[in-house]
Amino acid sequence: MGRKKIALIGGGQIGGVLVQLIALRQLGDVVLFDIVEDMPQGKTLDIAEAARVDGFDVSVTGTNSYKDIAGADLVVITAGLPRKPGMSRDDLLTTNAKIMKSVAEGVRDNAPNAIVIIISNPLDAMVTLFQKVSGFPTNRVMGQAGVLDSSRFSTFIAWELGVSVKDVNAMVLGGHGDTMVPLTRYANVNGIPVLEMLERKYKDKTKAGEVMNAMVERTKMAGGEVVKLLKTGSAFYSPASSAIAMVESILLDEKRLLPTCALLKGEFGVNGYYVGVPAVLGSNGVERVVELSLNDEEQAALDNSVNAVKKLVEDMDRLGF
Ligand code: TXD
Repeated sequence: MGRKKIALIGGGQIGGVLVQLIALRQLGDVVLFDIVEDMPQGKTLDIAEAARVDGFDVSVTGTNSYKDIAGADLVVITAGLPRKPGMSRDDLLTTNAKIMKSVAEGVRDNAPNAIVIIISNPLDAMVTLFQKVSGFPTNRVMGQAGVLDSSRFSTFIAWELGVSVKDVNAMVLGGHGDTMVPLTRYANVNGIPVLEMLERKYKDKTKAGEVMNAMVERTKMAGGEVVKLLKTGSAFYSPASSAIAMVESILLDEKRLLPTCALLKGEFGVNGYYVGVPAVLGSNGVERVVELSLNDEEQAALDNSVNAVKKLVEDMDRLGF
């Protein structure tokens, strides 16, 4: 039988936390790849030497050779530059597209049967490029953004309402950029609409709407808020945890319904673009996209977000990727 093999491409901030989370949960053997010499070997040696105290048995190794990812069941890609204060995710397009092209070739040639989760920004464009270069079936290529954006939205709701975040369900659709679409109407606390709870709290519909809007805006800007505080890079603990939710759903065939950057084939009126939508994740990767009814305002916001993704993909085509 053997354990699952998980290859991580990119051994920076998110890559390092991913290794540790996978090891602690014993999800499989980990190979950490980076182009920086010795660094992935050093990080994984450090984590491996905690196995006795943490009590895990999986192997974690570092490499600078794509040959070592051979046979990987799952690949998670974080290779690429993060934002600096003042930058938008889209400013990373040219640099990270170059990196993603080489990564896609490396994965295609060495782990042709893997399911792939991409985290690198600008997310929706990088997932599109990976799929194009690798030629992998689209159910095996997806991106992580929505789990994180939704977790951020849920956190703000929990803080505002004074309830456990464990009881909050809120989802963010669309591209992973400033046009993302937090679904306010569907957000709930164990089934109770968040909007209703806000109206009861403030006894004023207008005020409740304003508070909801403020949470939506903070969610859209949440990545930038962390970048501004860190100054040297972007969020990495929460993006790693978010990817782990997807990794677990796939490796354990949980069939969780998670907001995923997946290829749309007509769903939500969109054809041929990767954007964040609810999807069932299991051992076949993206097993299906789940549609839900959107009102005119929500559909317009989603269309606007899809247009932003389209523009990035066109820019990438024009740059020759
Ligand atoms: O939710 C999300 N999707 C995201 C995405 C949330 C936060 C940050 N997100 C993006 O993830 C961010 O904008 C970056 O594009 C990636 C990785 O973020 P991280 O914080 O881990 O960046 P680091 O620490 O700079 O690590 C990137 C690593 C670094 O070690 C480089 O040496 C390596 O990528 N790198 C490469 N690895 C393999 N192959 C190539 N060509 C390569 N080039 C650089």
